[in-house]
Amino acid sequence: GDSNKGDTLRLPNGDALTGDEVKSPFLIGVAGGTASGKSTVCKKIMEQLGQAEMDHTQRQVVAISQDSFYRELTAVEKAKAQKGLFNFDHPDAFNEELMYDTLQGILKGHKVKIPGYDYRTNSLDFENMLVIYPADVVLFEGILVFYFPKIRDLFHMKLFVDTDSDTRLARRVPRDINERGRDLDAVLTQYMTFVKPAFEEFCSPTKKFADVIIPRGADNTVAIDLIVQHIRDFLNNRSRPGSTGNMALYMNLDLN
Ligand code: UZR
Ligand code: MG
Repeated sequence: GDSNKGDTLRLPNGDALTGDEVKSPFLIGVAGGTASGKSTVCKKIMEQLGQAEMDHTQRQVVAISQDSFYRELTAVEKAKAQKGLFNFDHPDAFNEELMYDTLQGILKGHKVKIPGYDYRTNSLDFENMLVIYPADVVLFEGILVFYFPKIRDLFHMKLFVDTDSDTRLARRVPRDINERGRDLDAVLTQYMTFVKPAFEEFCSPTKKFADVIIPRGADNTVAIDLIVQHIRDFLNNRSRPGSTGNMALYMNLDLN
């Protein structure tokens, strides 16, 4: 509707948006320890929303991984990483600015490009950039997506996948060996040296910022159904007659 022209559009963090017909997505952060099932939770949410009865709008749901925002390592750091001596679970391993700028771009309805990530070489893949088109729902998952306050404030909804540490370790070991090309000793050493302490210091404390904590992770179909229903309600409301289709504006009008 034209009636909303001239109103100030705002992102979840309060920043003003400019432009009349900005299509801003519903941005969901999904945090949790390593191998907690973050990707699977995202996949299930995407699948269930894909079947959603939704209006004309080019409905799209995309998931992005925080792995695309690891910093590029120096030669020395790469050599360390190959020996399992680099701490990928520390906030300093990430490129906070790029993460922030990319999410801002997404919230402003821009098409953005992000690098892929190769766990075998611990490097970003700028040859095969992933193109993220403007979507209705964007999921951003990673161990430390709630760690950086500036980034944390960008989410409309924050989920924490809370899976027992022993379950996570039991999943992590075969995954690292089979999918990420490591050997057992290196996996366990890295886990005890970096992964576990960093989880306790940096990831676990961010649980308190979550809107919804999902015990047992992806097995928790009730929690996932509830979350999906909430997202659907939000999207249906947004596409109702008279709405500009702008999530940020919608939030100002109806939720404050
Ligand atoms: P998830 N990771 C690597 O093992 N190698 C890399 O090059 C980059 C990241 C690991 C990282 C973290 N740590 O525990 C995990 N280590 O990826 C996070 N060691 O990924 O959330 O899918 O478990
Ligand atoms: Mg993952």
